[in-house]
Amino acid sequence: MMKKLLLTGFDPFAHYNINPSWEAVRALPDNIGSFAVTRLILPNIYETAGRLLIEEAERVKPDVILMTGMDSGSTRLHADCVAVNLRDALLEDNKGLMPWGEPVVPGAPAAYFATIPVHKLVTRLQKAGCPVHLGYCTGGYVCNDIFYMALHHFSGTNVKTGFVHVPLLPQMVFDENLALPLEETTKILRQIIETLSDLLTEEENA
Ligand code: PCA
Repeated sequence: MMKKLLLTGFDPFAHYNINPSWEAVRALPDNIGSFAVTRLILPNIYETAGRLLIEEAERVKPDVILMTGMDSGSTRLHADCVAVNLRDALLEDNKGLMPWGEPVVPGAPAAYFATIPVHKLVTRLQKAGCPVHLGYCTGGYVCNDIFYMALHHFSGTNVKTGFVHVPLLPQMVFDENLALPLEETTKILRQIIETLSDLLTEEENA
């Protein structure tokens, strides 16, 4: 049976004029595995991005929400397993906000785990030779913000929520060894989504 996937990427921020997360999302087809894909680009702004994501999710009613963002500190794709209730900016967001030591949602739990089967996903991808790793920390910036807001909002529902961080593109770095070409990132992101589709279908039929 077809499922709905809401797939998001971010607009550029800081001194960059491109964000590989949105470029990869944009390059993917409309149907992947059992998913019909709805795409959404989000602004790198605390609170606003999460609010726009939740509004679109309420409209689309997806089975799965997969968010993506870029991580300048890695040459690999990471499937993140946890979001924390913390806003800690090391640089301004696209509105000039720079929160420090503030909660995403006051009084809410300290953290939420991803609700897609992230451990099974990484194990299966690695067995297939696909270089995807588990991410244990999404930081305190806007990626963590939307991940936490989505997990909090859809907590206790059937909506499965996950986050994938992607590396920078070669043209964004001085040393090309610290980046991954867009074709590679897009191919691996597609494999992640196909494998997720397989895992969810298997879970349904179990
Ligand atoms: N990466 C940032 C926010 C937007 C993006 O692409 C992050 O990792 O928080």
